[in-house]
Amino acid sequence: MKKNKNTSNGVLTKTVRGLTLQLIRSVKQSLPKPNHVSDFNIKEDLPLNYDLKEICKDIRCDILTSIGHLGVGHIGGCLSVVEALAVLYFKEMNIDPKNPQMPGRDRFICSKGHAGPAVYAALANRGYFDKKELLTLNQGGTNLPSHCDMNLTTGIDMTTGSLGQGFSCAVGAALGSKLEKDGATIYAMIGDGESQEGQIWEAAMFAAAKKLDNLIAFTDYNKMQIDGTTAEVNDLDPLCDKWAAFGWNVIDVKDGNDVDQVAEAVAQAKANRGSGKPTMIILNTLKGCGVQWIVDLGVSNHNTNVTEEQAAAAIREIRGED
Ligand SMILES: Cc1ncc(C[n+]2csc(CCOP(=O)(O)OP(=O)(O)O)c2C)c(N)n1
Repeated sequence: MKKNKNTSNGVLTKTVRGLTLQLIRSVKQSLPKPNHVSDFNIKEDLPLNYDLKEICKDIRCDILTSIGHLGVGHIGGCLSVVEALAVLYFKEMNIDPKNPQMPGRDRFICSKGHAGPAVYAALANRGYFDKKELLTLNQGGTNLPSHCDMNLTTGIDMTTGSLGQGFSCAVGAALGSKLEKDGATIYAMIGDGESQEGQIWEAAMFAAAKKLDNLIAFTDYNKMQIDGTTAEVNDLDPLCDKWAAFGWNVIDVKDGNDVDQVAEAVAQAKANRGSGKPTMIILNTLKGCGVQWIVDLGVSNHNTNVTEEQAAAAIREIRGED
């Protein structure tokens, strides 16, 4: 009897919760959305621009646009990975936005899946989908959830968000590509806080054991995580030595927000193919890079409110218009 009662209570609670969520969603959708950020920032799709510094500005502005329109997001850790995304999507990766499932394409797996809005901004700028979609970030019915989802977003090759797991998938993809002999390079981005997950090191060990020199990973070493600095929470140093000890080539990029330094590192990593070792590129980055008030928030910039007005001011700052 007791069991039945609990079960029917459970069903009732679930139904009420479902109806409430539905109600909130429909009220939210019926509210008019302020659109002044969208009005001035969404540019018409342009021909591919190989000026990586300009690309970085465009990606940063579009991150601000989407998160500012939504009102909240993982802004700090999105802004720190922009240069790596620009180099990959606009210089190095063998991809075709018109044929997103192209066999043998290079893959980028954003293991720190909460940086989805940064990847979406890169994909939209590269022509995978209309930039206007960025304004639907994390809203009901969107193709752009806050964390990467390969079943929803054109150009996203792996679902990520549970920290540690995406990197294992990247290692699996690199092994698969070797077995298929399709010539692809597999890229992955992991967070420094994420690097405290044991799963990262299991995957690292496996990748070296299987000689996956078609795998190039980045650590976004912004020295911050959700609730403090990495030094306070669980210090990673000496990080380069750790990766080297796990059998990886390691490239230490002094300024991971200098697009030229990042481009040089990726070129060097590609040249490591044939070495029988995967490559880790440590990017010393700044969480919130490009927008001073976001940098100044320090560890509070992990997942923070951004109003449309703040986004608009930040975009002017990025474009050097203030
Ligand atoms: C397995 C797991 N545990 C906890 C979280 C919650 N979480 C989301 S982001 C984050 C901090 C990640 O820090 P870091 O990897 O340094 O990312 P960044 O600072 O570059 O944004 C945490 C703990 C999660 N997504 N997955």
